[in-house]
Amino acid sequence: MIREIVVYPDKRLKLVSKEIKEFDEKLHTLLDDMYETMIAKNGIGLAAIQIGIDLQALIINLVREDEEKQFKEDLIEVINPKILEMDGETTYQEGCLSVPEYYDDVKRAEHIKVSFFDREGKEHIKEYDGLMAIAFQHETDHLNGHLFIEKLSFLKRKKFEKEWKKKLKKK
Ligand code: Y12
Ligand code: CO
Repeated sequence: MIREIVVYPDKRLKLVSKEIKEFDEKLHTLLDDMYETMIAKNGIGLAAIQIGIDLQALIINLVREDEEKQFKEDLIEVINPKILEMDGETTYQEGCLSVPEYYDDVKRAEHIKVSFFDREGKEHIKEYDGLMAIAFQHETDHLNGHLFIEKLSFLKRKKFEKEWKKKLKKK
């Protein structure tokens, strides 16, 4: 089922998501709904809180560089993630389905080592770099109640808030 996306400045986006304890049918339905919603909205990553569920679940499905489209076999489903190591620095122009039509440069670690569980409760330890490392950090920030716009400089954030208020008034 396609769910509604929670959009900034909705306060639910500030919630710290809870650890998932049961790897059951309800979790599988949540992950399936997240995937359907992300694809319907043209996203490449989504955290559960973006559909109003404050649980530590996120999904990432990057576009293949050579084929310029997403393949479900590349989908990663991430439960209760932990970032174990981060190093290097990279900048990427990020976007977020909860902050539609706004993109800006964000600095993040270039390389990360992470642990997480899959939908069956199996633990994985992985190392990521490139766009996957960026997406993983962006989505885990959601689980801690943070958005990429919080990483903008003071002046850029002020400009964003002014433009966002103007946009909301028009609606
Ligand atoms: C790198 C940086 C950030 C991420 C997090 C995942 N971000 C997204 O999936 C963003 C999706 C997005 C899609 C939009 O819709 C279209 O382009 C049609 C969009 O624009 C509008 O809403 C108009 C904004 C963001 C992963 C990797
Ligand atoms: Co986001």
